[in-house]
Amino acid sequence: MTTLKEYLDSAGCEPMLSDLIILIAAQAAPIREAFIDNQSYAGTENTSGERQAALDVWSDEHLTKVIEESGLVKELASEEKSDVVTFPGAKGNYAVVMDPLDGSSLIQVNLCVGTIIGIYDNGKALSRGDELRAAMYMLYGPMTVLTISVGKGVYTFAMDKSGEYRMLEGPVKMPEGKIYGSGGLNKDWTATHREFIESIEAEGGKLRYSGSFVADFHQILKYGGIYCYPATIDNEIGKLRLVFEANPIGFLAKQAGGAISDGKNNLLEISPEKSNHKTPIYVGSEGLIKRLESICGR
Ligand code: AHM
Ligand code: MG
Repeated sequence: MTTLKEYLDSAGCEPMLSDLIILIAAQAAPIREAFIDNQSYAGTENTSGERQAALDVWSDEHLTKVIEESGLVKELASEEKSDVVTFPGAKGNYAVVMDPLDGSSLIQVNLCVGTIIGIYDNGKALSRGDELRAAMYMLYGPMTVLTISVGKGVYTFAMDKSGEYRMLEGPVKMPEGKIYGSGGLNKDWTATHREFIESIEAEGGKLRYSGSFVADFHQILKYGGIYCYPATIDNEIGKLRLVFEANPIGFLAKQAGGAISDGKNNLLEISPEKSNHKTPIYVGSEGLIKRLESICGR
């Protein structure tokens, strides 16, 4: 089976990018190891005012150290940091954006969570999603799975017991499908969001929502459908973040033939105003995103 390194070489990645991707992907092993000693909450809050799990903090510190020591990265933006961090001595011109542990509320119940990563080659962490050079996530499920795009389609890999990633599937094409999930309390949904969800339910849509964006997206990548964290009547900016969550996942969705939107705009075309810029998110099959935008645009 094709290894991650063999795939990156065949996809024409420059050696420094390939090294950075392989280095970050390899951190899935120590992060997985750290679950057992980091099951509690840390007693602190992140910049979005959310409780930090001990594993959020551990993964953030671990990845930051590895990324800084690589000497390849000039800027780093993380969901767990208030500002972009700069590494002035770096020889490479990459910028990394990351959600070190997405789906943190599921750590203590042993459900699937993951690490989301975006890589820019312009040295600027606060860039548009369509400027990403590469995006990937590592999923800590029954297998450790890496889903990656370097702008040439989407490929999935599983880590074997020696720590080598071996290709599972690719190029992955997201089908039109009927799986849907939505964050936000039902009582707070807007009329347009409700109309959209009801249109999917009327066609026999199946509800799948776990509390882990990255895991829910992985299912939609395979079967088709839509993940939503909408604007609600009491919160028009939604919960999730453009830089670390929407953009890397949106890049992967687009590369698989899907799309990402806030209901009106392609999120990949929005310039982030700040590191923890929040946005409503709809990501999934292209036909459902078109339907959503036609409902919201009326
Ligand atoms: P996190 O990055 O701190 O884990 O927060 C993001 C998570 C998403 O993974 C998930 O889809 C959403 O928050 C769940 O929120 P809610 O519990 O409000 O449905
Ligand atoms: Mg997250």
